[in-house]
Amino acid sequence: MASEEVPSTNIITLTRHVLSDQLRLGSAATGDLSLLLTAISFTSKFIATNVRKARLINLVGLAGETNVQGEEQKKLDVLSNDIMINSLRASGKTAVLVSEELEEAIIIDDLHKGKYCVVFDPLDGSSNIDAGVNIGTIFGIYKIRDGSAGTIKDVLRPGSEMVAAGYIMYGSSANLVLTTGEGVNGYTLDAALGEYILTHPNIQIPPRGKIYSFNEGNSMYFHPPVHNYLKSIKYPTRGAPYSARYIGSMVADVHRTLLYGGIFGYPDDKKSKTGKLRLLYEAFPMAFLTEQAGGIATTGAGRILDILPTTIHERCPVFLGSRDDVSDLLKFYKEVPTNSTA
Ligand code: AHM
Ligand code: MG
Repeated sequence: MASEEVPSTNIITLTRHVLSDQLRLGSAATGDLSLLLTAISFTSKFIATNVRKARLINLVGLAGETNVQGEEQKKLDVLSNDIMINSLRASGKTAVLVSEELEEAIIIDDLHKGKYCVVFDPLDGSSNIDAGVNIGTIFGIYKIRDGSAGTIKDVLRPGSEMVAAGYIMYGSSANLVLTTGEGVNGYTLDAALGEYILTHPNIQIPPRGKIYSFNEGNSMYFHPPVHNYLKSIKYPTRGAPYSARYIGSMVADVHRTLLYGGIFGYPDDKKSKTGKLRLLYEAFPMAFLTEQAGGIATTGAGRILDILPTTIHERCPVFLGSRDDVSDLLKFYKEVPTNSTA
C-alpha cells in the first residue's frame, strides 16, 4: 500500500480537541464544558439522523397534523427541540435553556442543575426542510453569573459574554463549527465512526470575498444604506460585480461566508423594523464565530456582540462576513442615517 493510502491513526475528534483545550487551561477547567459540548454533539447526531430519514418516517409536515393511522405527527423542528431539551437537561451541566421553539425559558430543576445556560435554535431554516435543502442547529453558551442559581438574567447578557457558540449544518454530511473564544474549528461527522472529526482547523474568513447574500426580494423595503451598498457591488466602477448566493438557511449562508468570504445580511427594513433574525440564538452565536474567524458582525449601527438583550426572543439586524466587505457596507451607514426612509 502506498504511504499516502495508509489511514491516519491519529484522528482528532471533537471530544479530544475540546478536552485538550481544557487540559491546556489547567486547573481552572473542570471538564464541564467538554461534557456539555459532548451532549450537544450527541443531539446533533440524533437530529442529523432524523433529518436524513424525515421523508421516510413522515416527519415532514406541520405539527398537529395526523397521519393516516390517526397518530399525531411531530414536525421535525418540534422533534429536534425535544431531543435537545432532554439531552441538555440530562447532561447535568445546564441551568437555563432558551429555545426558539419555546416561548418561556426553561429553568432546570435542582437535581439536574449545572452552571451553563444554552440558547439555541434547534432546527433553523425551517422553510427549507421539505425541499431537502441544508438546515442547521445554532447554539450559544453562557456560564451562570457568580452566585446565581440560574435565572433568566443569566441569558439576558451581551453576546460578548458567551463562553462558546457554534452551529451544526445538516447537508450531504453534518458539519459542526465551534468557537470557545480561541478561534473557530470545523468538524465533519464520520457516519461510520459516529464521531465528529477535525476537518477545518482554525477557520479564517478571507479579508474580502466576491459573494453577497441578502434576500433581495425585500428590496422595496430596504433602507438607503443597504440599497446603496448593494448597488455599489452590483454596478462597480472598477472590477467585476459580486455574485449573489442566498440559500435562506442562515447556517448554510453563514457557513459559506466563513469559508469563501463575502457578506451575509438580514437588515432591518420598512416592514421588519428590527430585522428578522433572533438576537440570542441566531445573531449572537454567528457574530461570535464571525469575529473569532477574523470577520465583522454588525447591525449597521454597532457591534452585534455588544447588544444587551431585554427579552429572550428579540430580533436584530445582521450583517456579517469578510472584514473589508462589511467595512464597505458600514461606510454607507455613515453617509445616510440608519433608519432614514429617504
Ligand atoms: P426560522 O428560524 O423560522 O427558520 O427563520 C430563520 C431563517 C434563517 O435561517 C434565514 O437566514 C432567514 O430565516 C431567511 O429568511 P427569508 O426567508 O425571509 O429570507
Ligand atoms: Mg431560526
